[in-house]
Amino acid sequence: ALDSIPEPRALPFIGHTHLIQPYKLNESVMQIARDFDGIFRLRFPGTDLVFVSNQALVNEICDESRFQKKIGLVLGHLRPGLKNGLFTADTHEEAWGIAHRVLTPAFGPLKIRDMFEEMHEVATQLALKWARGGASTNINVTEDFTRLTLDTIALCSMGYRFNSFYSSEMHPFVRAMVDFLLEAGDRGTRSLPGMFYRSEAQKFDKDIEIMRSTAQEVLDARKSGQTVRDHDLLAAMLKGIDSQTGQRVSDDSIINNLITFLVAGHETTSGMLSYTFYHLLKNPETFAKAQQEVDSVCGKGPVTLAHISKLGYINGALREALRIDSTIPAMGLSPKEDTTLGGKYFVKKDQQIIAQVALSNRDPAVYGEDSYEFKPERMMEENFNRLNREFPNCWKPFGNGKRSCIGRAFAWQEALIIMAVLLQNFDFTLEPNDYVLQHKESLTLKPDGLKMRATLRDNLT
Ligand code: MNH
Repeated sequence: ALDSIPEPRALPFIGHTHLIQPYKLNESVMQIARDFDGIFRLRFPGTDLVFVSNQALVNEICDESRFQKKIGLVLGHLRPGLKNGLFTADTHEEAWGIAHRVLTPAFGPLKIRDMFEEMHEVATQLALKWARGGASTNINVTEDFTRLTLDTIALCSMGYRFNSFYSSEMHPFVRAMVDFLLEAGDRGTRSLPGMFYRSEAQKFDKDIEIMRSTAQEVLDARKSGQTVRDHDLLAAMLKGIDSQTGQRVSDDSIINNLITFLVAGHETTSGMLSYTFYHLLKNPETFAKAQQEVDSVCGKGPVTLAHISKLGYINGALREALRIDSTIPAMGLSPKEDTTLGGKYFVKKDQQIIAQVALSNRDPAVYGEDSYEFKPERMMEENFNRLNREFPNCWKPFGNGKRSCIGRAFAWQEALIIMAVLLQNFDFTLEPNDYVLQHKESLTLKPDGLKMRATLRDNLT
């Protein structure tokens, strides 16, 4: 006989709505999960969601023959801006298939290496800013990492310079995108019907228009030969012919994906870098190891591409930070047919299932009782491979299968470069030293109010 999926006590009409705190969807879910054994259901007016939160069940729903990505409530609010760009398309949409096949090689390790110089240049801009600020300036860690990741993805994807380190004003595209993301996020937690938010809706449409027309201008300038670049993602989309359909990426799809790269490619990486610094500074012995690694691999000269692949400990530290604090804490899926989960829970075809990877990534059954502690060694190559063999899908911060993150190698190279540049040149302190970690939720998670100070090391002349 089949069991019914357990759930907290529900109220009439509103179901479990009262258990979700405004702007704290993830935190609320994480709290509710404590009372359950890896699976539970939450009901809201109009929808109900099944959550899975341990490695065994997340592993089960990573089976792509039975489950597929579902554009649910959260991603659905992005769809008016990103349309059928890679992130917010359904897998069966033709535009997803074409863009996926054309862009997969463009995001491959070889092509990403060609972006080293431009990534390094932006990293240097950040280091200069912190050096000039001096040892007594409080650094808003996440804000500066967001400048870094935005400028990097805009430059490497379409040759566009936001110059975020050289102006206090946000670039108009960035302002529009930030407001678009805020509104999309708010829509997920509102209780009144949409007609109560007319002016917000107008502003939302206007912000989308600003993003699209900016992307259109970049595309036009490239097509007319006004700008010439051959090594970025825009060039790859213009050149590429899909092997399966013989089709090119349409102009509309190019624009959707340029905007998608900017949206998907900045907050997540910025959050990862912020959490990595938080954990390294809370655990000074790990910071010392990371800095020693940079010193012995890179010495005092410029950080090069060859150095980056030798930073095994820092590689582990980034993975470990992303494991403990997954900047995309959940992914939405649904069964392709009626099925059972865990051998005993019935779920209908198309039922929205949320894989709470922020929890399965810390499953004590995989990582032990110290699963919440920051230990980069367990994520270094050999240990990491052994864990993944023994517990498949135990580390899922980049999503699953063919819908997993296409920008992973990009983000990783970018992160290793900035870690090397910063640790080579600075020592750091948390500000204040007893800062207590709080998370700020938007579409992604970031540490809230994380500040630190950077002191130039004496080796720099
Ligand atoms: Mn990224 C999909 C996490 C960096 C572009 N990314 C995903 C998914 C996760 C994710 C999780 C799957 C979401 C889902 O199942 O609904 N991404 C990350 C993390 C980082 C990251 C944790 C950094 C750290 N991502 C980047 C960067 C880019 C990017 C950088 C662009 C350069 N990501 C994407 C795109 C997709 C995606 C595009 C959608 C891929 C697809 O479904 O075809």
